[in-house]
Amino acid sequence: MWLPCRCTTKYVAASIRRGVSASSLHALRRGRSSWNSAAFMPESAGFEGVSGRDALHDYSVSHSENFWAAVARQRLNWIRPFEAVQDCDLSQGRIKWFEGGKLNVSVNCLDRHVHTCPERVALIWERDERGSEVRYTYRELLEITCRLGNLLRRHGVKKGDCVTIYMPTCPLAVASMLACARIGAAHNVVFAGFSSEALAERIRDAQSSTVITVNQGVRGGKITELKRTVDAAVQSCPTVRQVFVAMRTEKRVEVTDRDFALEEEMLKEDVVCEPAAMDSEDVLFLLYTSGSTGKPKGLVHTQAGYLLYAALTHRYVFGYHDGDVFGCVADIGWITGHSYTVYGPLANGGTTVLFESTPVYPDPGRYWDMVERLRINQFYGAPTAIRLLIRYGDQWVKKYDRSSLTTLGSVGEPINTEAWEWYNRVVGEGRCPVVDTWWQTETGGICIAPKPSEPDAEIVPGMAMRPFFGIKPALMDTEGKLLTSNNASGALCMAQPWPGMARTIHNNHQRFLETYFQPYPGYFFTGDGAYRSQEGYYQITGRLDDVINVSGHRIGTAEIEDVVNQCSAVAESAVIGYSHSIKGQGVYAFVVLKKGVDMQEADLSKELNSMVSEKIAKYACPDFIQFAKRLPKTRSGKIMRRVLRKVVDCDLDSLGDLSTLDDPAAVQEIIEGHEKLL
Ligand code: 6R9
Repeated sequence: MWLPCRCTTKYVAASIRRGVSASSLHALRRGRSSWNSAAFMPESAGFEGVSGRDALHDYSVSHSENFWAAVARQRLNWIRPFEAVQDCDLSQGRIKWFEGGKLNVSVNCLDRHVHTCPERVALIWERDERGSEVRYTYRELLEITCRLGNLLRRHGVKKGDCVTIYMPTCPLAVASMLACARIGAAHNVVFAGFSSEALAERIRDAQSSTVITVNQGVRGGKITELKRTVDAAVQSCPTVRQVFVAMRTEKRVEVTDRDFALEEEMLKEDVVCEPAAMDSEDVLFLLYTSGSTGKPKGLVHTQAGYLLYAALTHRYVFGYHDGDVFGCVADIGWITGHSYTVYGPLANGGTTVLFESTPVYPDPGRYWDMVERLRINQFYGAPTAIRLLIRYGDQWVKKYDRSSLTTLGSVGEPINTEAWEWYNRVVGEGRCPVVDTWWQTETGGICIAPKPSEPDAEIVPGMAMRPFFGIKPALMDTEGKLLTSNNASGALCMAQPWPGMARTIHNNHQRFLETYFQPYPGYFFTGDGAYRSQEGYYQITGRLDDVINVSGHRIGTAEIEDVVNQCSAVAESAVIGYSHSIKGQGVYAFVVLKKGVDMQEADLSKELNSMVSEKIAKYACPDFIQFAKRLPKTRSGKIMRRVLRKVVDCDLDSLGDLSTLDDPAAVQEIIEGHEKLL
């Protein structure tokens, strides 16, 4: 794979020339005290009469246009300035920001930093093989991005096309995303853990003609045959004309007429690539995510608003400063990787870590060894990994020097108090704020988090707490009425648009409107429930729909049911999430077999598991499969999932109203079957 020369020493030399050492940076940071100073948030300098965090937040929602215009002018480089700040109407699902403006996202992430600090490290690739990290400067990353951009152009990829990227987290994946942005193509990154069928579905929906992949993936010491998966996927994707294959390992793979060796082709290209002038509202990327119905949806994010929001949240939620090393361990196949491994940090001229491995490879000290070696300042990870690591004991953390850390972030699912306390006390030695960040693929960036706040403001364990600038949450009761008081729980909505929000679902604007804007007219509905405390802080209480969260991976139960129901022995099924001590939620499937099926349950379970793993991904496989004669249903034929959930949670005292059940005896059978399985 493309390896530039190591540039650690150059980087150190550059920092010394700038007169900034790591310790002086920390001292500077400690010295910074109050939000009153426009020096803390330079973008706010022109806002009259604003002092303190809460006042700035109030201003950002009450003078939303002024706020976002000022921030957009100062944080982004424009080819042509925007004419209108926004043209949004949530009741119509219309969201447009910074129209009339032209810019290029890759220029904002690369060129402008190359002008000021070409030898600053942009990426540190923490390869699966411990201790073999590779650094890429901004100059080098711009070079490979340009070569890739030229290559894609030479192969006919045009503005408006969509390129599918099926790669693990690595520099060429980042360069591929930026190369698309450079030439005006949209990217569609598909998590490299997805099966060939899941990949094919996403390629087809995105109508990609081009796929970029690697020969093999390497993760946790194991090899995955990613090129082979692409080969299988493109069989059913008539739009695909070409596949570019990077070499992550030495292993040669079978090639067809459509395949091109990525690195070899890149060598033929020039290192200068003219950036396309993009409209603010042109598509930057699609990212597929799960909803409550079977088909994953390709959420669409656009150029200026998304980039601005990712950059601003990265800067202020994590307290990121020039010279810091930002370590987000999420895979680039998820929105967290998009916003906080790639776009936010690079827009801010930061140094970002690309983590290719797992938290327990080669041992459970991996994260903290990496923190010590790379001198990571902000670490951003998922509760599921924290819960896993707690089990191995504190010694794996304490072995390593974590003095570089200043902020610890959590994302993807609720963080339980035990995990929060451990993260705070053991990992952060009680001196790093823990920021529990709530957001979604749909929101583009963090919407609710304890920071930014005044330096000594409280942080409540397990609470996302404070809406970010420009974010105005609202809670709705079961009748759809706005809850105005504190100490209330309801459906979490957003009352105002913000630049980072998704604009549509690719090929299905109607579904976009129905899912997010029609449930509570005039509001964006998140699908989550939340509690607002007496003090006005938010705590996320979980999904209100049939989406579950397994190890931080979002998956619709209907997607899993679709696959299970494809088995010829299965008559019907119901999949639900249950509480799991490490994964957050596990998958529990109830399966009713067709009459006359004569197969061992163990064999069937095996078959169903392999179907789910082949058609979706391993993480979606049921932890439990309970075979049942029938499922509890209402008289109108709806499966009563609420009852199934209670049975699986062993909460039989609150099964609730069973009067609408068609045949109450079905519940008793389900309870007995569940007891047998445990
Ligand atoms: C960023 C990301 C979004 C769903 C979201 C919610 C859950 C994310 C959370 C959280 C509680 C947090 N979620 N962060 N729940 N506390 N801090 O994860 O995006 O993959 O689209 O998932 O994840 O249920 O609606 P995505």
